[in-house]
Amino acid sequence: MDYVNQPDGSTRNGSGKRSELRPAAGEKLIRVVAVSFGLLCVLQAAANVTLRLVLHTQTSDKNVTVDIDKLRRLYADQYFQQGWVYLHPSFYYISSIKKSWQASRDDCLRRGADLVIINTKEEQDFTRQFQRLTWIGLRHKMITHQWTWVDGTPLTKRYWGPGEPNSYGGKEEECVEIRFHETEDSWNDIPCIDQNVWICEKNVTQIIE
Ligand code: MMA
Ligand code: CA
Repeated sequence: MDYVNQPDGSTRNGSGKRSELRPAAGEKLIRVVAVSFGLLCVLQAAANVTLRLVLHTQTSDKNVTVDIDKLRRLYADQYFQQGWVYLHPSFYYISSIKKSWQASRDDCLRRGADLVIINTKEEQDFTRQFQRLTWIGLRHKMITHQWTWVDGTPLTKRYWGPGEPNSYGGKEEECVEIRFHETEDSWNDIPCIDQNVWICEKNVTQIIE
């Protein structure tokens, strides 16, 4: 049926059915337009949300990166100013005064560090370059009869000097110093009450790497 060319009089002359059909066609069109518009709105909203999420994620990632860089610089600056030396991945502090092994360790702990633990050849070379009798974070544990690092790990790679450890003259030499600077094997056991300079180590792997 073609309603388009119906004369105006269709309502006037025609049956009630016809006059109902005309608005029905209009309604259909309005409904289609309305639904399409609705769909467009939903799509637009979804697009907005997605875009916002993407932008937000990118921005916050960027912020985190920037903050870590800044933190690294601040952290390093602060340590250098206080006389620490950086040798990847740790900062080291070399004392200018002498103390017993325990007092030296206490000083390191107060600085948020501990006496140096030697895990690599680089660290071993680093510790003997100062040409001083220097405490390291190694001592003999009475209970286990083991040479133990301050973090509780047992000694594996050793750099004992010739004839050391020797508990010289039958004395209790329960702490370790750097003594033989000219050779790679530079360690000496010595009474813990002796006075030496010391090296603190602060591992900063989490922040610097
Ligand atoms: C010192 C003392 C000892 C060390 C010997 C090495 C004289 O004693 O440091 O612990 O073993 O020197 O000659
Ligand atoms: Ca000794």
